[in-house]
Amino acid sequence: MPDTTSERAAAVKAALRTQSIELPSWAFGNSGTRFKVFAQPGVPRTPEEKIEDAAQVHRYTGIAPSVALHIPWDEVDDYAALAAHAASAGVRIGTINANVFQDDDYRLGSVTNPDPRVRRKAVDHLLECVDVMDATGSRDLKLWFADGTNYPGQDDIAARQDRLADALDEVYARLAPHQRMVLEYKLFEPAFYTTDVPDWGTAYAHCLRLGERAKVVVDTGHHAPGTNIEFIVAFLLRAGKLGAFDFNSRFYADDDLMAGAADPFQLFRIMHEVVRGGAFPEGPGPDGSPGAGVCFMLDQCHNIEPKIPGQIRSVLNVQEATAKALLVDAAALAKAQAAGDVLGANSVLMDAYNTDVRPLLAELRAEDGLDPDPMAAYARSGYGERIAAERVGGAQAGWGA
Ligand code: LRH
Ligand code: MN
Ligand code: MN
Repeated sequence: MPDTTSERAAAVKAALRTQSIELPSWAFGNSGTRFKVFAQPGVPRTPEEKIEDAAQVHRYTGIAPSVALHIPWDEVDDYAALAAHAASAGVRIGTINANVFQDDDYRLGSVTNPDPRVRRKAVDHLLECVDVMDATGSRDLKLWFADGTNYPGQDDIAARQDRLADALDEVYARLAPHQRMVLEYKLFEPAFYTTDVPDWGTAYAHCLRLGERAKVVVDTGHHAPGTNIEFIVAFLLRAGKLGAFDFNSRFYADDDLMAGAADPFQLFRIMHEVVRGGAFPEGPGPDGSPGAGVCFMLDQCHNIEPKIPGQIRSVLNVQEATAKALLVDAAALAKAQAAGDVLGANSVLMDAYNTDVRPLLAELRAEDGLDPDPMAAYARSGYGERIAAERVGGAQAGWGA
């Protein structure tokens, strides 16, 4: 990193111009908890309208050019046409998220279900999701399994791992050479006794066995309280096995609140490891190998706040954490670490975290022809009022009902 303040600011801006954050289509639909889904005026009625709303977030932030789909929540007859619709709105379709948790058939699990008929149905859905990827040009298939058990003795824990491995093998073999499988873990919920992919170690072991194009997804809300997520990020990056993030905030469990809202310092610590690990800005590995290719996604629900501004705020929070991480003086940090200067090393990190990067980001946007204040610009645009008037009977996100 260059020495003078202005050179440093220019380098940080150059890196930030390469940033892209993927938005979840389901963040734009109605959502809630199992107690209540609060309907909001103007929510999208179709996958096309979800994509149009996501395009608004990109329009005002400039760094959210792709939208992840969840199948079948975003089911359409013609996925190539949906991709064309996204392109005409100024965005593209990103990760395809499979959904094998919403049918009655999945009461005892999907790919780990004791009944081979249900397992077949689940794997067939995953294979169909790869067909969708072929049509949309997506790179990543994201797998999260709600599978697990509620009571000791309910099923054979190890046999469920065998069934999971068989399913993953079959789907991995179906991927085209440019496609990847990313496997997401979650500590608990909806299963409360055992979960079949409960932690990064389990996901990592399956991905390691599968091969190069299987990687782990870190959803920041999917850990026990107090878990050091940046350690997991550092470990997976070092092993070349970090595939994607699902960013969100949590106070208690899988709260799916706005990224950077509950603990902006944690988000900074994670982004510091991302920068340190060479995953942002993305460059080739030291041996010329392709870069880490990490997908930086949001996985959130806006149950009580308006959805498009909620996504804009979240994108800006990730951008702020990234700017601070880029400001860490890596040379000074390495020097302090090598000298065993505990307090010195800590203050290098804290200096970056405590920098107010908002003026720099406003400047960056102005230089790139964006409004320096995306939240205000969106509010002024009248889009929110327009969709509230035009759209009647919005669709549920599919989540939290
Ligand atoms: C599971 C999860 C997973 C799903 C999404 C809706 O809790 O994080 O990523 O696909 O929520
Ligand atoms: Mn997730
Ligand atoms: Mn989750």
